[in-house]
Amino acid sequence: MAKDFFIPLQGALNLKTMKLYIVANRLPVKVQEDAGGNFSFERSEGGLATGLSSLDSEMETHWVGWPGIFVEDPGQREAITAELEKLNFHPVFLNEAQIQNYYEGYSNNTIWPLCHYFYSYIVYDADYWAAYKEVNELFCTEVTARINPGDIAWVHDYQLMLLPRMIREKVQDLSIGYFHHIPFPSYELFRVLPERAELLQGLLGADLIAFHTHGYMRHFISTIERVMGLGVMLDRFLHGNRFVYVDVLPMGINYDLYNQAILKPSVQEKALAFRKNYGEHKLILSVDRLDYSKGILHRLKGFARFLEQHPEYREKVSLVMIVVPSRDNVEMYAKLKRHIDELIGSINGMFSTINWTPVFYFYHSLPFEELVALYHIADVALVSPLRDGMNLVAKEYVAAKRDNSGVLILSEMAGASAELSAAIIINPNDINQISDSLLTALEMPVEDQLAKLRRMQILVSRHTVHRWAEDFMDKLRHIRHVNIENHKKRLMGQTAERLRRFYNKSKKRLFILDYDGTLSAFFQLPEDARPTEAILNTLKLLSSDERNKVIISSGRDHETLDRWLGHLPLDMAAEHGVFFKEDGVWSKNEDNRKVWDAEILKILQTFIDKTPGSRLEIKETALVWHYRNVDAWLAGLREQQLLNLLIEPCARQKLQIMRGNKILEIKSPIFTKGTAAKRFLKKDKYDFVLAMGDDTTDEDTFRALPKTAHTIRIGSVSEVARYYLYKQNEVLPFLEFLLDKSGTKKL
Ligand code: GDG
Repeated sequence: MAKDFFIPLQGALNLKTMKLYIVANRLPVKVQEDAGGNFSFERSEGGLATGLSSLDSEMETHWVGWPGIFVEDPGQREAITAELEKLNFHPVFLNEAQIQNYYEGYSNNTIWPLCHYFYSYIVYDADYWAAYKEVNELFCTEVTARINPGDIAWVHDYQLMLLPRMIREKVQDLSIGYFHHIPFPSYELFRVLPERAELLQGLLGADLIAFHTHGYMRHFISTIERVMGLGVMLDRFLHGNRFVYVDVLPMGINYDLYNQAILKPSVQEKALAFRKNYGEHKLILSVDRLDYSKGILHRLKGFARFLEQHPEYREKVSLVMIVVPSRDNVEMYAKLKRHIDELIGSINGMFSTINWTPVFYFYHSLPFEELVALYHIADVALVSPLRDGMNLVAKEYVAAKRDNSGVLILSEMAGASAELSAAIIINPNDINQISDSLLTALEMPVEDQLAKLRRMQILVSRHTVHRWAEDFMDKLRHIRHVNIENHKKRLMGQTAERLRRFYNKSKKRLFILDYDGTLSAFFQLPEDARPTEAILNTLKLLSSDERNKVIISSGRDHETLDRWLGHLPLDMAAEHGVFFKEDGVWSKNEDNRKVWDAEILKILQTFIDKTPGSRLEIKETALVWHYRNVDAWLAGLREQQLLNLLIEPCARQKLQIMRGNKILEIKSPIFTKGTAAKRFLKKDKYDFVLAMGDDTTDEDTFRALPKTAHTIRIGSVSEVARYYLYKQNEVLPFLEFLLDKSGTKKL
C-alpha cells in the first residue's frame, strides 16, 4: 500500500504559524552575473507573482524554483542562495544537461506538444524522462528540507507533475495543491504517453488539481478514470485516506494594473507617440511568445486574405505583431521564426506602399509601459492561438482599454474564450474566418464595441488573479477540513480500538452484513463471488458467540444465498428484504403487485444488446441490469438513457428504480434493506448493533438503525454511516480484529 494511504491529518489550519510554498519551474527573479563575477537580482512580477503577493498577509510565503542561471561553483551557489533567501526565494540549481533534458526535453518537447494537440511534434526520449524525474526529485528535496506539517505546498504546471506525490510521501499532514496552466488533452491523446500513469500518480499526491476550463477538467477526469481505474464522484475521488478534488479555477489578471496604466503620464506619452507613428491607420495588435501553438502563421495568412478580399482597407489598417523570442536555438522554433519572417516579408512585399506598411513586426519583448500603451490604442486585438491554456493577453487588452473602444477577436481554442464570450470568437484554423472577423471588427459601431468591452471588463475585473489565488487557497482549506472530518470516520487505529471496547462490553449484539462488495469482493460474473474459506470461517466464528446475532442482508436472490451460506447459523434477508430467513426458515413478504411487464423487459433486453459487457439478472421479485464490465463512459450514457425510458413504465407499475453499485434494479418500493433491518431489530433488545455495506442500498439499512449503531460504509465515506473502511479487503481483517480475544491485533 502506498505511504500516503496512512497520512494522519492533524488539525485545522493556523494562518499565523503555517507557511505557503509556491513551487514553480522559475523563481520570479532575474539573476544576472556581471563581468566582475558579481550577481544582481531583479524581481520579475509575472501574473503568478502579483496574484500570490496579495494572499493573506498573515501567511508567510516562500517560493521554490530555478533561478534561471547556470552556476556550478559551490561558493557562488551559496552566495546566490543567501541573497535569494532574503526574499524567501529558495533556488533549485540545475545544470545545462538538466535544463536540456528536463525543461527543453520532457517538459517542452514531450508534454507541451501533447497538451497542445501537436501529436506529431511529441519527442520520446528516455534521457528526457530520467531527467524529468531527477529534477522533480531535486525540487522535492528543496521543498521538504523546509516545509513542515500543517503547511501548504502549491505546485505549478506541467514541469512538476511528479512533485505532489513526491512531497506527500516525504512529509505528512500537508495541504498540497496543483494548478495546470496549459490545456489538459483528451484521454485519447494523453493515453499515448508511455509515462501517463506515473504522471497521473504524481498529480494524485495533491488534494486539489485545478484547471482553467471545465473542458480540461473533463478530460482529466476521464483520463483518471480510464488510466488509473479510479471511480470519480463528480469532482472528487477517494485516494487512500484523502479525497482528491478536481476543479475549474480560471486564472485572471491584475486588473487595476492594466486598467489604470493609461492614467500614468509616461504611458500616455507612449500611446501618443505610437499613434503619431502609425498615422491614421487602424491598428490590429497581436502579442505572443514564439511558439507553434500560437497560430502566428495562420494569423498572418488570415490578415493577407483580408487585404486580398478587401482592397478598400489597404493603406487603412496595419497589423502590429509582437513576437517574444523563445527557444529559437531549437530547430523547430528557428524554422517557425524563418517562416514568420518570410511570410511577413512576402505580405509586406506584396501590399506595401510608400505611405503604408501592412505588418509591423517586433521580434523582441516590449517594456510594460509600451505594451499597455499599444493595448490602449489598438483598434483590434487578434488573439488566435491554435491552442492555449488560458491566454492572458486577451484579458489584459480588455482591461487596458479603460474607456476606449476596441474589439477583441479571440480563438475558441484559448481557455479565455470560455469566459470572454462577448469577443468575436473564431476558429483559428479557418483563414477565411480570420479575414471575415477582421472586417466585422473594423466595421463594428463604436457603441457595440464599448458595450461588449464593458461586459468583458466586468468579468475580468471580478475574476482577478488575486481572487483566483484566494479561491484556490479557500478550496484547499475546505478540502483539508473535509479530509480531516473523513479521516475521523476511517475505521482504523484508535477509532477501531474504541469500537472493539464497545463490542467487548456488550451482551447482546446484532450484526447486519451485506454480501457483495462487503464480505466478498466483486467479480466480473456475480456467480463467481461464492464465499471463500476465509469468509465462511469468519462468519462461523462471529456466529459461534451466543451473544451475537448475525444477519446477511443482500440484494441477491434467496436461492443463491441459501446455497452458499444456508448451512451456517445465520439469519438472512434476500432481494432487498422481500425474502427473509429466521431460525432456519425462509419466508416471503407478500406483495401482490406484478414486478415487471413485457415493456420493461423489452427495454432492458434492448439495452443489453447495445451495451457490450452488460447483463440482465432476473430475480423472483426484481430485474437487475448489471454494468460493472461496461466502459465507464458508455455505462454512464446507457444508465441515463435507461432511466429515462424506464421512468414511465415503472411509474405505471408503481415500481422503484434503484441505482446500486454498478447496477440498476427494478423492484417493489415497499421492501428494502431498511425494512429488513427494522424487522430484525424489533425481535430483540440489543446493546451493540453493527452494520456494514458498500452500496446506496445499504444506506437504507444504516438509516433504519438507531443513532448509536455502528454503521460502516465500505469503499467510500458516507454521510449516513458513522465509519468507513477504505477497501473491501479490509472487511474480514476488521471482523477478525473485533473478535480477537487477546486484544493484540491492530488495525
Ligand atoms: C501559460 C499558458 C496561460 C507578452 N509579451 C510581452 C509581455 N507579455 C506578457 C503578457 C502576458 C504574458 O506575457 C503571456 O501570457 P500567457 O497567457 O500567454 O501566459 P504564459 O505564461 O505564456 O503561459 C497560458 C498562462 O500560463 C497562465 O496560466 O494563460 O495559456 O500557456 O502577461 O502581457 N510583457 C511585456 N512585454 C512583452 O513584450 N512586458
